[in-house]
Amino acid sequence: MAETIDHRASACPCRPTFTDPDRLLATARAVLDRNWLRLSTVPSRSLYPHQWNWDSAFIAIGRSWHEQSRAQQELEALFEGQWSNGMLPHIVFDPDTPDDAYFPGPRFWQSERAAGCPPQRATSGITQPPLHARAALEIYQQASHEPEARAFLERMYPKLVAQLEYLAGCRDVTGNGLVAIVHPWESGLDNSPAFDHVLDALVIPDGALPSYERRDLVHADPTHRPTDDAYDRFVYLALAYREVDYDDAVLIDRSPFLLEGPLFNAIYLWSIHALAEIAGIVGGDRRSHRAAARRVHDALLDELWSDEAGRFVARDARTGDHDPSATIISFMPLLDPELPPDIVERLVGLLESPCFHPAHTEEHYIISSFDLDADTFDPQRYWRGPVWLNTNWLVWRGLRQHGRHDVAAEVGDSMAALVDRSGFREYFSPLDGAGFGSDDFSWSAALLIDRLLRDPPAV
Ligand code: 2M8
Repeated sequence: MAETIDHRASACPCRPTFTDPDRLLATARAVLDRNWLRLSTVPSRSLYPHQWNWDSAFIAIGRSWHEQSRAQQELEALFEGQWSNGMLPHIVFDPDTPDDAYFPGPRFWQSERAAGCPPQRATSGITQPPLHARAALEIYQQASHEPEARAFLERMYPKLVAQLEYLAGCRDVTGNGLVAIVHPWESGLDNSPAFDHVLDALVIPDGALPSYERRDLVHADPTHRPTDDAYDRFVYLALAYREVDYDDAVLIDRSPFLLEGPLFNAIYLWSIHALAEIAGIVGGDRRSHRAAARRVHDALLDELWSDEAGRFVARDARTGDHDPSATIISFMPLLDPELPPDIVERLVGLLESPCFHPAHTEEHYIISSFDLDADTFDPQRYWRGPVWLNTNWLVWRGLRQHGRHDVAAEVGDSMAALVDRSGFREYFSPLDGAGFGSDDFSWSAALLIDRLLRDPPAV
C-alpha cells in the first residue's frame, strides 16, 4: 500500500499544503475515465456535455502521462471539427447529445452556414486559445510507443500548421503579428474584467436579441456564473458573426469586439515554438516557424507590455486602448521562452504583491484570476476572482521554463492543495479554497496529473 505523506508537516504554515499525492493522482484518473465519451472527453458531464477546444488540449496533456492512445485520440477527435480554412472551433458538438443540453447549441450556431465547416460535424463558429501544437508535442515526448507517436505527429502536423496559419492569415487584424479575438468566449476567460471596458461600451440595439434560455443555470449557482447582462453581450456578438456566415473579413471590418490579448497570444507563441520542434521530428520547415515565433515575441513586447503598469495588458485592436485592469492574463507571456529576465522579475514581483497574493492568513491560495484589491473582485464569480487550475498551470509551466522553481512551487502546490480541500471543482475561492462550478471537472484532473508527475512532491 502507498505510504501517506503529510506535506503539511514540512511546509510553512501560510503555504498551501496537501496530503497523499498518490490518492490525488488516482482520483484524477478516475475523473478523466468518467468523462470519456466514446472518442473524446467532455469538460463536465453536466455543464459542458460536448468537446471543447482548449479543454481537450489540457486533457490530452494530462492523459499523455498514462494513456498515450486516448491522448492522441482526444486531439484527433477535436480536429475532426476543423474547418477547411484551418479554424479550429471552440466546441465540437456530440451528435448524440440533445440540442438543449447546452446553450448555445448546434441549432444556435448553424455552422453549416460557413463554407468550410466539415459536413459530418456540427461545431460552434469561433475558436479558443491554440494550445494544441504544444499538447501534440507533449504527447510525443511522454509516449511509451514512439513509432505510434511519430505517426500521430505526422498526421497532426499539417492540421496544426493550418490552424496557426488561419490565425496569422485571418486574425492578425493590425498586421503587427498578434492575433485578435472576436468574442470573449474565444479568450477562454469569458467574463474576465479584462473585457469590461469593451463590453460596457457595447450598445445592443432594441430587438436585436432573440429570447433564449441559459442552460448553465440549471447546473450552477447564478452567483458563481456570468451575469445575464454579460450573457446578452455574448449572444449578441455571436449572432453578429453568424449573420455574416462567419466571414472573418466582413466581421473584422464591423465587429465592436476585436482584442489582442496576452493570454491568447502567449499560448499561440508557445505553440509556434512547439510546431517548430514537431517540424524537426516529422521533416517540416523549422525555420519558418522560428521566424513566425520571433515576430509574435517582438509584438508581445512592443504592443502588450506596459512598463508603467509592470504587466502585460490586452489591447483593443479597433481603438488602440489598453485594458486598465490587472487580471491573470497579465502573466501569460511567461510562456515565451525568450522573455527578457527583467520582465520575468517584474511579473514575479506582481505575483507576490497584494494584488495576487492574499494576506498571510493561515489559509489562502494563489493565483486569483483578478486583482484581489480591485473594487469589483469577486471570489466566487467565474473569471472575476476565483483561482482556476488551468491558468495556474500555464503560469507554473512559464515560471519553470524561466528557472523560477521557487515561485513555481507555490503556484503548483496551490493546485494540489485546492483539490485536496475541495475536490476536482471547476474554480476555487483564493480566500478559503471553497470550490465552485462543476465538480469532476476534466482539466482540473488532467492538469493536476501533469503537476504531480512533472515535479513529484518531495518524500
Ligand atoms: C467556459 O466557457 C463556456 C463557453 O465556451 C461556457 O461558459 O459555457 C470557459 O471556462 C472556457 O474557458 C471553457 O473552455 C469552457 C468549457 O470548460 O467553459
